[in-house]
Amino acid sequence: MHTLDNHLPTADLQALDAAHHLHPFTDSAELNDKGTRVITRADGVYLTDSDGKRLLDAMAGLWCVNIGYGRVELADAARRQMLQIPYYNTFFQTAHPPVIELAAGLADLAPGDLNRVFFAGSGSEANDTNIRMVRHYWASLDKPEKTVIISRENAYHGSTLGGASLGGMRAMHAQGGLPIANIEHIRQPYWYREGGDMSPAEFGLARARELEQAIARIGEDRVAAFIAEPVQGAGGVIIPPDSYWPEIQRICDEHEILLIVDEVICGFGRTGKWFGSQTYDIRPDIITLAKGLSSGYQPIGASILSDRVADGFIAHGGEFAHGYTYSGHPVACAVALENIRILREERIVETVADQTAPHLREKWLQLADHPLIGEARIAGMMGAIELVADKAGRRPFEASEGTIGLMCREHCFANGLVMRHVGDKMIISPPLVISKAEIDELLVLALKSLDDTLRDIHDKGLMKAAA
Ligand code: PXG
Repeated sequence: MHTLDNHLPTADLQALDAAHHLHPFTDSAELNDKGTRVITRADGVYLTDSDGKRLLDAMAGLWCVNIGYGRVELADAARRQMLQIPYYNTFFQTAHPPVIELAAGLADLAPGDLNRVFFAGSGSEANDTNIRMVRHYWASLDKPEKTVIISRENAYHGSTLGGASLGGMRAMHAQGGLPIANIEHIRQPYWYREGGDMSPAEFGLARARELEQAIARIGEDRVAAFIAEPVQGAGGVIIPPDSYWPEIQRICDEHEILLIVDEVICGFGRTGKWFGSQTYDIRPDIITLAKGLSSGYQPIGASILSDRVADGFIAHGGEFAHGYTYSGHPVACAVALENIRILREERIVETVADQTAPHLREKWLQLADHPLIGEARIAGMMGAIELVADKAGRRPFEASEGTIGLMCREHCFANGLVMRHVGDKMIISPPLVISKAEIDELLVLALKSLDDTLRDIHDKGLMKAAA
């Protein structure tokens, strides 16, 4: 294999990677045996690896490259900002134009009265900020005992100690003694796997009411906030039944707790509106942003507070003893501003809503006819399919969870498609700029990969349902 670019040959890169680089969420021993895949270029919705193989990136990187790869305007914005002022902090009563313009721009864009922005370097950091912020908020209002944050099993809110504690990933809690104190988890609105004999509507209500039960059990005087993603992303694109969010909103309205909506994935058009809160008619007190905020071109995250929370916080909070070196980094802010300008001027979210998401939806839901697929679901530009051994009985495979999903992912790569697996679910979250023709190509590659997986499952004698 030849290489296309000014980099070392693949085998050399893999050897150096194995010797020196520890990857996130990776079994290093296993990866080092196999060798990492090296991505060297990207344009639009396509990636190129170090061997020159082209891949359609149906994950937008990691749910983040909403405007697609290769936008020169974002590179120019970064260059301009670096030459003007590459770094200055926002501590000690200082600021710079990009951070001020971005804060004002986000206040304009965000729904309702979400008007005050605290910047971070990532979604995890922003959620850590949220933990400290809501606890400090209640303490400032003379309710220091309101510290408990309720979250959900199988939620993803980041990988810092705070973010992973808010998250409901058991494997993450098992490493490092998490969650931290005063984080509680209720069950998730995952009808396909956990709904049993209930209708989706009944199930959505039942799972939402677990929030009310948790508030009663813990004591309203001890609960600071509830945090949730509009649609769980990393958990496997879990789209709640329609009954879920209205009931959660009612419960939050009737109790003295704050509602934190984690828009890290759903924000910036992913669900077909600018924010998942708009798609599901949620009125958050705080939202978390990252990823699509800069389309992944620069690391940046943010928490946006409603006027009610911000006013109390500012009037009574005194100094908030919290902040990051890179809070409001000028280059990241300049790139985010340019990203938002492009999303707006090119009407990318509107095109998703009116044209490409309906096209993807129609095609994606047809995957449910495939013999391997128990359910296909989609919200805007994020979709999942459930790989099962028994369609009618909604039963998973006997093989340990993730075995079949991983096989499918490998077939996808071989066929030139990046589709992620979460256990035995396959998920997509393509760049929002994906065209109808590229969506058609995505579906052709996905179907071929499913057929290859089915053949492989039969060949290996794995077509057995769990008891
Ligand atoms: N909240 C949500 C809803 C996320 O999806 C974070 C917070 C944390 O953001 P940072 O920028 O700190 O990573 C995320 C991140 C996956 C995967 O496997 C998903 C995320 C991160 C890493 C892997 O799908 N989401």
